Amino acid sequence: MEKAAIDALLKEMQAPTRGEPTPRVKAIVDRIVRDLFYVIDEYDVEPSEFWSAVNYLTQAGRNDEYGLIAAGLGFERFLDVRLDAAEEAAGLTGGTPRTIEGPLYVAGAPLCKGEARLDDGSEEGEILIMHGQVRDTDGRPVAGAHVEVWHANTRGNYSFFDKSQSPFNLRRTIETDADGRYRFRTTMPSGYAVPPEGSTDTLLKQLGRHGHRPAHIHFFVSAPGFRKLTTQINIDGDPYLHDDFAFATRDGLIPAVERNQDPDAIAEAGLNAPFA
Ligand code: MBD
Ligand code: FE
Repeated sequence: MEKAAIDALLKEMQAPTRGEPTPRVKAIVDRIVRDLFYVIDEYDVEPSEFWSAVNYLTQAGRNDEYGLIAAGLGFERFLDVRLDAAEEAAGLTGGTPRTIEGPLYVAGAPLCKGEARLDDGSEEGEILIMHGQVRDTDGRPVAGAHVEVWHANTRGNYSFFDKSQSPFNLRRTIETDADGRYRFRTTMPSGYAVPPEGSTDTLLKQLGRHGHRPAHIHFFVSAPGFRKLTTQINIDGDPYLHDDFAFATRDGLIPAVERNQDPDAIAEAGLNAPFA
């Protein structure tokens, strides 16, 4: 069809009306519908293909996989790129890079002061100890900041989404001490993979892609008067480190991992209590 004919049809379909539209919603929906009309036309989409797409979306919703699909198609990464660009333009540079939140955060994790143990002790795994300091962009420590941490277990699964784990396993909020410092002990996570044969997996396969992420740990860092940072670290050496289906690996977010066989080092680091 001629684009002009499609546009004329869309114009006809502006009526009938009822009341005042919400301008932003209307503008965006009109644009999406127009672009999809063009796609249907250009690719000669058959009615059966169209309805199979509708059914796919229905099932993806039932499976709670829209967040995963958004990550996999690069939408989350794109939103970050735009935030980075806006901050750059406003002269707000420096600090730890942001990267995507992902769809697996759960609010309400236990609040701990200064330090925490994240794992509930139910899994054998490599013990991981991480510590750091929250600083403002001038390098001054921020006391009382909230460092929210969440990550997967050794099988790459997250508590709440994986019902076999205890609630808030591998999820804590740590309040930085007077020097802006935090530290935690946990179990080394494995990389995440989208649910096999699920909606995201089905789509990615048809795109010739996999649904793996490297092992990683998520963070929100917030404090009154500061912008909130959403970020992650990736575990160096993971085969998917630079082949992440969600495009979240960034320079500056791959800290060196120091392997230590000495049990005294763990004892010295403290954090041996089952629940800190
Ligand atoms: C994850 O664990 C994740 O962090 C993202 C971004 C997408 C899917 C699973
Ligand atoms: Fe994740």
